[in-house]
Amino acid sequence: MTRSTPSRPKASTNPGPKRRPRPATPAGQAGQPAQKAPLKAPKSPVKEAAKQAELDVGKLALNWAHSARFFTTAAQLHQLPASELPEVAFVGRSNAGKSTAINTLAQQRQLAYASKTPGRTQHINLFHLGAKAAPDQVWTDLPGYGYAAVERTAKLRWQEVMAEYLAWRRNLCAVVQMVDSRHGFTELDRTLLEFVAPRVRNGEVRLLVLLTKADKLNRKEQAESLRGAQAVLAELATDEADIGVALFSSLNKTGIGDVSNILHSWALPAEQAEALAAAALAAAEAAAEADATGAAGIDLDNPPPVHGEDGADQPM
Ligand SMILES: Nc1nc2c(ncn2[C@@H]2O[C@H](COP(=O)(O)OP(=O)(O)OP(=O)(O)O)[C@@H](O)[C@H]2O)c(=O)[nH]1
Ligand SMILES: [Mg+2]
Repeated sequence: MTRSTPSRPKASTNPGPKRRPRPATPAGQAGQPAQKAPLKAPKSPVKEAAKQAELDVGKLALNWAHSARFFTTAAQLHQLPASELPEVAFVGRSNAGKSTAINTLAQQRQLAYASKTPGRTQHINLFHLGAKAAPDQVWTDLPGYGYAAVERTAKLRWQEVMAEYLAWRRNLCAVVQMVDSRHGFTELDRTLLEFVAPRVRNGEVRLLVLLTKADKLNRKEQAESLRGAQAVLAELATDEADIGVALFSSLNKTGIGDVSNILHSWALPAEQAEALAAAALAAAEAAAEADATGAAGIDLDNPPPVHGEDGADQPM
């Protein structure tokens, strides 16, 4: 089944047209009423606890992603060191934003080499994540495909290399495919999907598609981009497959929290990942229930008095 990770475009930080600041009225000044504090809805302890649980899980994932550090580089596939660590491959067309996404997720400026010049990443670069003494995941930044300036034979050779890597790399546990949200899946993107499709369909390799540079689209276009990608990915769906898709922007940080949560969960032992997912789900459900039952205003430690029809307080 495909699961989409909806992401909200970040609220604009543009303060809008400048207004002359209104002078504050000093409280209790003669002849002027004291300014009232704005009325706020009372906080629900259920929703607050749910929000806190979500924040804790998110913080854990961001801290983990920040641990990314350079491990090694290889000019060719056969030079990649054999590894037992779960490996996540970042793939996509040249210039799709792979290296920038790695830097953004890791909250580091120059971990991976990003550039305006397409074809910048020429080597296979590996990064380790997790505790220094005991890394728990590898991120692989792969050279992009479809770089126009590369001659045809070099392109074909690269496709063969990618096909081999995606089909045979033993410790490959997931593919993060970067697709420019403005263009959707191109023919080359689909070709690459085909290379890994058998292992995605049987659940051996997870697939997460990031629709990059989402900051360049408005909300309607983002929704269309998401729908288009979901339709393509539906072709790969099986009961075993774990496929996700999310809007992503390194520029305004759209999707960063969700994506680091997903990557982090892949590094955890199954029981721990399930426990975290269950906690996040329970938090979301508690918050939704609080909304549905109108529990938002009820402080469980100090319940409001119950009034009878005549207005008299009733024993609880
Ligand atoms: N507007 C916008 N530009 C982005 C974003 N992410 C990356 N870019 C720009 O896209 C260009 C390419 O980014 P890279 O991260 O180098 O792309 P790549 O996929 O690693 O490219 P190759 O190494 O050639 O395969 C750079 O100029 C980035 O600044 C984004 O989220 N929004
Ligand atoms: Mg790159």
